[in-house]
Amino acid sequence: MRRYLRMYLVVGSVNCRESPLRVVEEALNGGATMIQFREKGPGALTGEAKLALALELQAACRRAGVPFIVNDDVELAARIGADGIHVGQDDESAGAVRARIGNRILGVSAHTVKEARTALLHGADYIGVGPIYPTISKEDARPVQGMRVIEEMRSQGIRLPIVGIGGITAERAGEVVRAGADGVAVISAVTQAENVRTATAELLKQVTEAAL
Ligand code: TZP
Ligand code: MG
Repeated sequence: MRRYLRMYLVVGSVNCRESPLRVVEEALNGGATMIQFREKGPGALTGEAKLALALELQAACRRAGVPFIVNDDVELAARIGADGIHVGQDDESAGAVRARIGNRILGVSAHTVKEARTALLHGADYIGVGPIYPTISKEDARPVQGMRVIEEMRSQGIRLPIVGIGGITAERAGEVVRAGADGVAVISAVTQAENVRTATAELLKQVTEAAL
């Protein structure tokens, strides 16, 4: 699991300046280790259009041999046979999702040591922790946490795989990993980059070097 978290791209059509398929393909070429389809926010696709895009992105991930995770939408994940699902604290309970998805990957957002412990009890495979830095990509983001929450989780004995999220750039990726994360999850650092492939490769390099 930990290696999939190194350079985890979270992406939806709303985040992309060009076609989402092209963004995902270029990120995969740059070494993205996992992809999350998060189709949210103003103008997000729904229904058949959302399903069609999910299938397109999933196919690209399959070609690259990279896990494809669906945010929130357990129905969609089940329908397309996604590799996993990611849920937040305000979504369907992680325990209920685990019961529905069998041994597929289950990611849970956690903001405190307590939420991390509960996620573990509910069978999470990894937790997403953040926002580490201010983000422009999530309207209802919680207050910025900084890296202390990751350090605190590790010092309190949380050994679950952790991915940091929120405002992470290549310059900041190393310190997130040194704080105890296994990798970084990003939206804008990759989707808004001039060159998606090289931006992804640079983030992966920073994470890998910090993990040595
Ligand atoms: N959850 C916490 S912050 C965030 C999500 C989905 C958005 C991360 O996007 P960016 O552009 O990498 O800050
Ligand atoms: Mg959610």
